[in-house]
Amino acid sequence: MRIDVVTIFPEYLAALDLSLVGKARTSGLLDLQVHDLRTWATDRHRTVDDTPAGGGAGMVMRPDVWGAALDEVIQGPGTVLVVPTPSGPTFTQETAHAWAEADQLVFACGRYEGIDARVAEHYRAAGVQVREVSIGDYVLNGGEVAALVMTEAVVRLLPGVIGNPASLVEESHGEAGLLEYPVFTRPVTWRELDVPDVLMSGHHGKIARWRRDQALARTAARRPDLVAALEPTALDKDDRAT
Ligand code: 6GU
Repeated sequence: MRIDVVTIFPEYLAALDLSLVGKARTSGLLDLQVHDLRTWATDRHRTVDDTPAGGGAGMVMRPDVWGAALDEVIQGPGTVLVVPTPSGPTFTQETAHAWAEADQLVFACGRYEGIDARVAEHYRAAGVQVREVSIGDYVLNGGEVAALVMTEAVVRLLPGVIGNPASLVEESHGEAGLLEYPVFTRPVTWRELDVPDVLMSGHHGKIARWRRDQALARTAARRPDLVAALEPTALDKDDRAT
């Protein structure tokens, strides 16, 4: 997969050199490039913004500078143009799975009051898949941190990036629609707290049942919205209605 991030703060994306995303890049599974938007500015001050049409506070990013950048970076019909914005629908694990199938993701990171709305409109009309998405109900200063979040969520799903793909199966927000069960390791007793006996029993059937019950109870307590959204067929005959 190819991922391009266009931003006026390329240094924000330095974390993409690290850890799992960094390894995916050095191993060749991921071609990730970060671009400075000001490269495409044309005046001697390298201006990327202007005052809002109709008046009001703040500045708006210019469509001509963004257009020059995106014309160069977008590779083809298999590209998803992602515009991080608090005004979009929420990015979810389902979104991450869908984008992991794309040939290219381009993140257009806005700052100030956002990017002139004609940019998204133009690329959509040109047949590009444009996705204006939020990462949650709070306001950030720009799209860079959101691009980091979404990049990590997508890249860890690419084939070969996670050594043991079994670790993708049972995790929170996976197919079961439940949060993950609690996990423990040695020592068996720590500050007078014990690892649950069932996990030391060696009885795989009982352990699986206990973990499922814990996932259900935890999801009901912490995220009742997820329990309400479960398909009726998602519950097995031993699941309790708690
Ligand atoms: Cl994607 N961008 C900004 N600027 N703020 C946000 C966001 C995105 N998602 C939540 N808040």
